[in-house]
This record gives sequence, C-alpha cells and structure tokens, in this order.
Amino acid sequence: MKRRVLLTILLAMTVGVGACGDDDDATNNANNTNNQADTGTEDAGTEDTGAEDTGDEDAGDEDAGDEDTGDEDAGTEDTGTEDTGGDTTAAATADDQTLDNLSTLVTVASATSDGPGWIVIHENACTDDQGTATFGAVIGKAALSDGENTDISVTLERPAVDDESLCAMLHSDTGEEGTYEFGTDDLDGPVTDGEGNVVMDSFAVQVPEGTPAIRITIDASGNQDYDFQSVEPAMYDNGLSGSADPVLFLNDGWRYEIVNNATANHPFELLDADGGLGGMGDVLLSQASNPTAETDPDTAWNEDGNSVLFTVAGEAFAGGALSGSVDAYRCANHPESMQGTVTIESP
Ligand SMILES: [Cu+2]
Repeated sequence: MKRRVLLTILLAMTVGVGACGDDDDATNNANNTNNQADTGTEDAGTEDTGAEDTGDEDAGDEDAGDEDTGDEDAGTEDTGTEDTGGDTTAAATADDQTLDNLSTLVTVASATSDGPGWIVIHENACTDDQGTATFGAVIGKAALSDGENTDISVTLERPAVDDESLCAMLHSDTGEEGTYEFGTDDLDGPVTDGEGNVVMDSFAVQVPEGTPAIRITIDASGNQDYDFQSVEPAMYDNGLSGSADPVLFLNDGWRYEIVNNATANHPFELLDADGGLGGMGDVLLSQASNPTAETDPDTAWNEDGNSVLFTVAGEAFAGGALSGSVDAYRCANHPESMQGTVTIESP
C-alpha cells in the first residue's frame, strides 16, 4: 500500500513539474534573513544534494524493482534522510485557518527542514481519503532555514477561495539557495520521510466576505502627489512603494484595500478619465462623493475610516450604461496635480 501511494505521489509530481517551475518572482521574502545565518556553516552544498537526489532516485528504482526489499528500502531512506543534518526529522504542519487579513497570505504553523528548504503551497488537498495524491499546481512558496521554522508566512499567487483546501509540502533547497528550482535538474525536490512518503499536510482556508487580496497604503506629499508607501503582501509591490503618483496596476477580479492616510484633505477617487487626466472625467468611486457605481454589489465599494475597499468588477470596471470604466485615480481636492493612471491587468 505504501508503495502505491508513494508511486502515485511521485507520478503526480512529475506531471506537475511544469506548473511548479515557472514562478520564480514569487520567491518569498519572509524567511530569507534566517536562512543566511543558519546555512553557511554546515550542510549547504554537498550533503543536501546527495541526500535529496539519492532519496528520490532510490524511491523510484526500488519501487519499480522487487517487492520484498521492504526492509532495505526503509533502511536506505532512513540513512538518506537522517544522516544529513544529524537530529533533524523532516516535518510540516499546517492548520486550518481563516484569512481575515489578506486572502493572499497563508501561515504554515511549522516546518522542519534538513538544511535550507522550501515550504510549497499546492492547490487542493495533499491526498484523498485513500491516500492518493490530489494536490495541484504550486500557488506559493517560502524559503525555510535549517531546522525548525514556525509561523511561516507564504504569499499566494492568487487570492484564496473561501472553503478551499490547500497542501503545504516540504521541499529541499539543493541548487542556488533561495531560488526555487524545482523542475530543473532534480533540484529542490520534495522531501520524503523515513518511510518514503512525501512530507506534506493539508489545510482548509476560510475567506470572510470582503477580505482584500492586496492592501496599498498611500499618503499625500503636499498638494502635489499621492505618495505610495507600502503594498501588502510585498510580493505585489511592483515598484509602487516609494513612488509618487505611479501607474496603479489592478488585477481584474481581485479585491483591494487602499489605506489613504491623507483622507481628510485628499480624498481618493477612481474615474474614467475620458482620454485625459486633469479632472474632467466621470468619477466612478470616491471618498468625497457617492457615484452610483458605488452601489454595484460586484464592486462592493466600502469606505471604512481611512480605507476604501473595492473589487475590480462591476459597473465601475465594465464600461456599462451608467459610466465609462476606471482608468485613472486622483485626489478630489487637487485633481490637476494629485493623479495617475490605472491599468487593469488579467492575472
Ligand atoms: Cu489632494
């Protein structure tokens, strides 16, 4: 039984290589600091590479071959895994969680890596009730330092959907440290335990209605510009932080929170600029007035203190009968100077 599960999982991994390989810029910033401190000394290069490669190939070879080498099999895997770091036992634990801050940010409770590693978030649960692998494409990852890591923040490449299951999987970091290279030359593969099973844990996420995917904090620079101060998660910054009146890229269908720390004097609004900035467009969403597009349930416009929340959907973004479509932002009080363009992207 165990063999079948392992084979199925390995097969699923192979199939999933394409999906796993192409997300380098998603590389996470959460735990890099610790990494460098811990790794340099011990087992960065040689031992890790040996261990992970051996582990993977052993599993494949032996499984294909004889049925009765169960003992040796276990022996080999044990050696491969545990010799490397000494006392490290590979592990990953992810708890069910409610994403009430940002729908693109999950937390993995703990992961123990033998040398530098990765915690990788796959779509769908890890396995079904029969133990058959069911996980899908990679939608997030975070670097791990040697040993135990706790409360690991992982930024997702898309907002989580309410009630979905995800799979947190432990991978090694065997190539260039801090660069996820799974799918290339057997690098950064999944880590197996002493019994040859991939170390992973399923968890469910709840996403309360109205939770933003991305939070952008802005302030005013005199009456001249909006200063973009920060973007959470940082993976989505795209150069906005530290910019004055930059082009604001919004992902179609995603929900945003804009925290405008200058709301009192510089109310933020989104408009159809009618082909030119300068204050002449149709205002569609505003902290200073109540345009009809704000009532569209798909946009779900919400003003909450200094914050505005909206989903890039509905009347304001559809170019329907009531209005054009958002292609700029500005300050309601200083429309000539405090303004920039909006570009809607399809993620
Ligand atoms: Cu202003």
